[in-house]
Amino acid sequence: MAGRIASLLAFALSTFVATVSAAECSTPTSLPKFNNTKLPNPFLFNDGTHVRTKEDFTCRQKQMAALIQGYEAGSLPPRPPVVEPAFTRNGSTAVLNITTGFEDNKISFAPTMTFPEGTAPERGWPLLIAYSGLSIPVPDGIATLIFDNSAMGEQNDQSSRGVGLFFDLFGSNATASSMSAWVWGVSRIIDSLELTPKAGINLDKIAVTGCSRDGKGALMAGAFEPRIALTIPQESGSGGDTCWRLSKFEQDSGDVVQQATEIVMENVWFSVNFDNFVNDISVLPYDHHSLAALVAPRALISFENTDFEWLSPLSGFGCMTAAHTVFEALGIPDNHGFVQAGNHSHCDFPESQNADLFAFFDKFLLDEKNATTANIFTTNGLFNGTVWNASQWIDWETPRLL
Ligand code: MCU
Repeated sequence: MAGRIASLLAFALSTFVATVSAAECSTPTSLPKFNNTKLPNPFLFNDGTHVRTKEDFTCRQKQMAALIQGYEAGSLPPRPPVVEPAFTRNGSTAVLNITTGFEDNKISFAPTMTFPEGTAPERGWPLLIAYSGLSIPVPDGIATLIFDNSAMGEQNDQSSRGVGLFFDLFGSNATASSMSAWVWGVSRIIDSLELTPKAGINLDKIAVTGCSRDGKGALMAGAFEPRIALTIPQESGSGGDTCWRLSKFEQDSGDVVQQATEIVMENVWFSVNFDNFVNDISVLPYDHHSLAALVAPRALISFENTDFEWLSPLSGFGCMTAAHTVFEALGIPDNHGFVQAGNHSHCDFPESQNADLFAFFDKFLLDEKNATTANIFTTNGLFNGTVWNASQWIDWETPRLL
């Protein structure tokens, strides 16, 4: 009875609370007057009004996605007219040869796939897309696909700007960063799998992973490609599951971490436009908790390593703590995990983290009924003496979105 009254009440409330219709959702790519030294509130629209419902939040996500592209990722082109896959399987391995682009300008790339033994489930195999190679263990029953992201958008150093297959198609002056080029490539892989039923992939059960620079990229893919069910960035550090503001704070506190001013000098993971903001990051109307918030309500678990100061350990923990409020507000805290430990080399996945990782695979890719991902949010707290104080950075109450 109480439950019925509560749901009637929720229904009544939701009919009175004004929601934002698709037509009203304005998505500018910049907010010139914005300035906030704290993490921007993900539950405020660009005009400062409150996000109250889940429907509001989908508009808010569109706003954050547009801002992230505007300030740091460059623009992500839509699906082009040509997507032509050719799938060749040989035993447990296969090649998915993808030709894509425009009638007069096409590129081709050919990810390799590995299939589990045995008969495929009725709806096909779940799939893990791994940037450049696998650096996490994969449970039985999941197919894997290796995506050569660096061929799609090079990432050697500054000279990689505008170089790679994506830029052969869209021009070396395209605003997209290498990470956006990779997202675009992942989307074409998924288009191709949709067009290739004989590949036998369950399109509702696709995960993405990558480590370090490729971990930054995996988070971007999960944020911008809604067909990804599970996102697993590994030791992504700055520019990944850390926040620009928090990394700067760590650096100002005396730690040697990577921050925005350095990252834009090192590589082409961000658009040229981002150079204009790295010295004054409080003008960014988002931070990377907002990037992680784009993954919701889909699942996200990120792994970090406190042995490497450069990865900005406080920033990773603080940033994902802020992102977690979004999953809480949507009533799905178990869809977001964070595991931060030490005592292992960079990108060397310690066995002690298998249970947490496998819980996410079990629940979100393998549909195991008994799988639970509750309370997988842990850190060893080794932040090189710098202190995380949530109220210094997070000035919002987490709403319960209707
Ligand atoms: C953690 O990712 C990067 C880092 O941002 C770079 O500064 C460093 O040079 O390379 C890391 C990486 O990708 O290592 C494989």
